[in-house]
Parts: sequence; C-alpha cells; structure tokens
Amino acid sequence: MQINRRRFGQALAAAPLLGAAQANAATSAPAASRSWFRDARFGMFIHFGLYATLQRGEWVMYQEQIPPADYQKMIANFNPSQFDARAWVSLAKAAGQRYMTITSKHHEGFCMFRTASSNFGIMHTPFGRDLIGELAAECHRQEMPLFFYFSLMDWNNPAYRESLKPKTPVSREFIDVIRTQLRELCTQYGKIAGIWFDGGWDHTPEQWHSEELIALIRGLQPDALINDRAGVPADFSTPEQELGQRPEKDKDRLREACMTINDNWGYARTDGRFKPTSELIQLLALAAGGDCNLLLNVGPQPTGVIQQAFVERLLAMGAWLNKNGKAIYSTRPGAGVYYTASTSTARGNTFYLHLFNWPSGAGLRLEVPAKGKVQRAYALEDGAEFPFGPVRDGISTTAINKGWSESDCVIAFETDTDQTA
Ligand code: FHN
Repeated sequence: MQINRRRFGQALAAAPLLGAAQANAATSAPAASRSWFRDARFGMFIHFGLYATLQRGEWVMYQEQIPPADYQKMIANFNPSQFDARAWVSLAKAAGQRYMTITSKHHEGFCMFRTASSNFGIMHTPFGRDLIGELAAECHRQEMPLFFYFSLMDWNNPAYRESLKPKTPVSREFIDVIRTQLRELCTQYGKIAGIWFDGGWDHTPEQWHSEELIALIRGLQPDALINDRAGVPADFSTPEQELGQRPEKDKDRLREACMTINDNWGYARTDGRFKPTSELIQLLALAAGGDCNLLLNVGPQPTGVIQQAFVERLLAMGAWLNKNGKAIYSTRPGAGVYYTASTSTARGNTFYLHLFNWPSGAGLRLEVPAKGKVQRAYALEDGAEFPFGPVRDGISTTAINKGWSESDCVIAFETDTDQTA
C-alpha cells in the first residue's frame, strides 16, 4: 500500500485519536514547552546532508534512481570545511528566528551525528566531525532551542530495504536502528527542543511503532515537542509550503508551517526562484495572524556556507522584526479585518493591524473593529501617532505612508480591553 504524502495527511487528519490515556501519555509535551513554542512564532529549518554534494536538492538519489552502492560512495566527497556553527546560529538570531530545526538524518539515511548504528554517517567522511554536536553546543551557548528533524524512511539502510516494497511491514531490526538513533539524539547533545519526524507516509503508525518511539523520546527528553509526522498527532501540526486552513477541531492545537525560500529544501545550485523578502515577511505575519509558526528553510552549500540570497532575505526579515517584533512574538490572532492585503495579531490590550503593500506616500482610510475603547493608534516601527475617530463598533483613521515598511506596515491600537480573549 504505497501511501502518497497528501493522502497520508488526509489519513492523519481523519485518524480517530487513540484511547485517551495512551494518547495523553504519548501526545503531549508540558505546558511550558507548548507556550514557548507558540510564542516563538519563527524558526530556521536547515536541510543539510550528503545530497548537498550533488547540489540538486535532497531527493536527488530517488529522482535520479542512483543505486545505493554508488550513492554511498559519495561520503568520500563530503567535506563542508567552512561549516561554522556560530555563523549559522548567529544568522538565525539576526533574522529574528527563535529556534532551529536541523536534518539529523534525511530520507537518504546519512547520519549527520555521531552514531553506533551505521557507518553511513558524517564521522566516516573526510570532514569527520560531529556537525550536529557542534551545532547543539553552539545553540546551548547562544540559548537557541534546537529540534532534530528525523526521517523514518531510509533509502540506504539494508534493514529498511525490504520495507521499500509496498505492503511490507517495517522490520523489527530497522525499528531498533531507529530506536538507537533516536536514543543517541536524545542523550548525546543535552536538552533538545524536540523531534521533527518526517518520511513516514509509506507505512502506518502501527507499522512504525510510533507510540513506542514517541514514548522513548518523552522518557529521555520530557520537555521535548514532537510533530505529527510519525502518524500520531503528538504536539504540533506541520502544514508544508502553505499556511493551510486550521481545522475547527484543532482550535488550540499548535501549528507550524514549513516553507522554502526558493523551491528546494536541500541545496540546489540552479534554483534561483527566491521569494522576495516582502513575501516572506507577509508569510510570517499571516502565519502569526493564524496562530501558526513559520519554519523558514535554508539549504547550505556543500562547503557548509549558507548562500547569500538566503542570508540577505533573513537579515532583512530580522531588520523588520527589530522594529515590529511586538506584533509577531507572543501574539495571538487579532480580530478579523476587512482589508484583503492584511492580517491582524494581538497581545494583551493592543491590537496590531498588518497592512501589506501600502506604497510609501500613498493615503489610506481605515475602519478597524476594536473591542473596548481605543486609547492610542500609532505606527509600530517608529511610534508616529495616528489621529482616529469612533465609527460603529470600531474606529476610523486616515493616514499617508510616511516611509514605513511597504512589505508590512503595522499599526498598533492600544485599547482598554484584552484583545486576545
Ligand atoms: O520529502 C520531504 C522533503 O524532502 C522535505 O524534507 C519536506 C520538509 O518538510 N518534507 C518532506 C516532504 O513532505
């Protein structure tokens, strides 16, 4: 039964939650973990692995049907000599990203961490350093929460080879390989933020022993957050390349949308289709307006250096967040607004209206619904006051964009009422 990703997503959404007790034991991280994650709103996704050496994205082995024996020979060329954990973490910080998620093992099965489970890993390359270990140490040093992405399917592990065929359960031998690797990730690098499963669509949660794997992680890392891609809902949903609609039943469920800056997760030398910075800022605001985090991806080059096109956009997002972060971090969705190119967030008694693509020098008349009495209105990035007057269940104001962000100009409305309730 070859399950494709979209159908797997639908299957997951339809899956009746397992018996309450088991689910709870298996599906929820502590409240403190849930709230820091929800308040963080913006993370860096890193797809880095052996595939980077071919510079054609992370699915190159599958797409080009490279035989495992040939693919495995490539470990002799893996040497990201310019890899610098401090540079990666500092870039995420400068971008305003509050956590990081790195591929510890992608579908190719190449382990980016020190492991006793296989020789198909980074310690057996000319590079010969524990990249995950160095990144984890730097994240601890800079107090940056770190998630490990972990692919269940593994194109190069002989124990999984049998399970590549449709309708084939996953061998106990391979489940034990996964257990060993998860145990290493949960014990070798101090406190981790969580596990980001992926690549589970070819088998059911039962065939992956997902409950067992999640219980293993919770036992070793009680504060860890775990995503929904082992086929068990766990702590957070993960729409991909879209913000998607939040199902009614998931009103309070944690949600994180992952997106690429260009069209590839892994480094692809010829992929120049980079989203403009304005679109990335608007995606972050729309995500927050939908009570969703944005996990924005970079695919480092084989040297270990993150390409300039990614760096420029991330630094520009950081510059915008330096002035407007209050309207993103620790916010909740604001009341609905009438304007197409906009969204709203709220924090306490303040309501933030995000206006997209409002040209500098252009005028705008706004009518904004506000709960309670509006006491002050101003442009968040520089505090410039906005004159306003009452209209039916809200206020109206007229303004000219005085050089504020055209990507997303945030107007703050301070009121006497909690805007998040
Ligand atoms: O196949 C992977 C893909 O390479 C990438 O890792 C994304 C990131 O969420 N997940 C899978 C596709 O859904």
